[in-house]
Amino acid sequence: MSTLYIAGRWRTAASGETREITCPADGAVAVTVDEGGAADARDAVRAAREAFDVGPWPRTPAPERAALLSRIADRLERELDEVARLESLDTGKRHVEARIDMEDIVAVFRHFASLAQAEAGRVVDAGVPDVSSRVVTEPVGVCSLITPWNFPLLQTAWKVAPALAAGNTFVLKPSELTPQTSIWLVRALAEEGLPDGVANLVLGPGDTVGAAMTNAPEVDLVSFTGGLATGKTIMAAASTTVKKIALELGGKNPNVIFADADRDAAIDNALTAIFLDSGQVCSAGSRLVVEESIHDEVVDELVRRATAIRMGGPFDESAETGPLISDGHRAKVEAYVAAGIEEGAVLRCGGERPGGELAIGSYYPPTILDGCTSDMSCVQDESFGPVLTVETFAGDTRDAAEDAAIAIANDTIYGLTGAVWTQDAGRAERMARRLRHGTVWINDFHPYVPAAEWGGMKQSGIGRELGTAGLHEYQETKHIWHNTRPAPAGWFANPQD
Ligand code: TXE
Repeated sequence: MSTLYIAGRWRTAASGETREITCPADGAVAVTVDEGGAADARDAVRAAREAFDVGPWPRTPAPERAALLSRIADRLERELDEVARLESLDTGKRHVEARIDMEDIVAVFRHFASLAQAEAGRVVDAGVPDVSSRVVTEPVGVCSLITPWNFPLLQTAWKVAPALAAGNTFVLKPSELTPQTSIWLVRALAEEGLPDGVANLVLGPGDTVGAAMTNAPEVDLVSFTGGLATGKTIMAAASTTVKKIALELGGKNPNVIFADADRDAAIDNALTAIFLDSGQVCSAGSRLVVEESIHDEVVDELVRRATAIRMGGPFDESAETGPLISDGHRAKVEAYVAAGIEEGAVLRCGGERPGGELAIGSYYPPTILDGCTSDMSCVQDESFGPVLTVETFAGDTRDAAEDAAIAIANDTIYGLTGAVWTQDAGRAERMARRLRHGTVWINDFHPYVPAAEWGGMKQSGIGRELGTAGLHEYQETKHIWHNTRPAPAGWFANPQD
């Protein structure tokens, strides 16, 4: 089966290379795909350029673009179980979690289908007679869409749906570790009638395929979700031809619990905040910031509950969480924990690979590092694994306690998400406004809706996905001034007069 899709044709890599995709739960080969290279990426960019410049898609009426997105949503609903299975095989995540991701993706396509038709520009008052002045939106052009491995199809949908809604063409490169659901999506788009060249898929490594997609002068916009270091590389590459960029680069997200919080809810959600999907979530609540007076009670209970979390493969119904994406990633998480302990953090649970039947996969247990302070690398760096760091705050007065919590919660180069747990409504509002993070939850952690913007402050990224801003990322704004009664400007003297 050929797995690169360029200019409306499925083909193999120019080099003839292939890659085996293995399931991190047991190392079994899930599928073999074509391993593209820079030459394939350049072909795909040219195809997307041509489809944008001459093709019908950018000028296709919005209702037709919306209808196509709706058909993708319908199709995913019908094939949800199978697509979730592909996602589980690539990522090792539990099938039940992958199914939830798929339901979210359906909602994302429906959201952008309705937005595609909602905005047709606006008329502005020119301030002079006989002039029609209006502002219209147009597609940005050729988009390079580069996605990571933790929520492969979800993150792809956040980019593909608005890109198509706005009338762009694109080249998509999923993570080299998790290509199967992107192949499904591009196949579905083609079968649902998307014109040739609008959607192009190139599989392969970031430093060849991804680099070619960010360096190509024909590309107008790069939208990337992934690590901070790669984000910086992409930003620099994009600057050579001043491409537009949208970056989502992860976070180090504080979960602040005040002593007046609903204790059971706060503790239970603190577990989900960090250990869901084995912590491989950009918005994970990896940094617990707890009021000193309740530290022992909260952390003892977290340790008891974390130790009981059952790990297992995607189709093991008794499992509550799965493996990490790869042995290589696990080694990074292990080094991160070792550095934390070296710096003085106290390992309260986890921290050791499981044995027995789990020894075959890339498993790493829920881990809690207590006694942390803001200056430790384990507090500042993203582990992207199931590792919770614990810091405490205290204050003699109400305001002093809030100031102390905020000082810790904002002491990070990132700014993606944060949460505050308190039963004091005024405190909740004050904290929500002071947290320098793009999403703030009050007495909750993790939920999102496609209608609300998602993205980060500071080094968590540039731009927003979802919401209405998520569509605007893929649109140019153009002002059209139409003088209906043309006349000489009369500014410069005409010597013949
Ligand atoms: O990500 P990369 P990696 C964080 C997390 C993790 C770290 C590294 O902390 O430990 O990033 O993970 C492509 N030009 N996040 O190495 O490299 C790559 O092929 C263009 C946070 O897996 O950023 C893949 O498709 N593209 C995150 C994508 O970038 C390049 C999710 C992401 O890979 C490239 C994942 C290049 N030079 C990891 N190099 C989040 N924000 O959710 C690589 N790529």
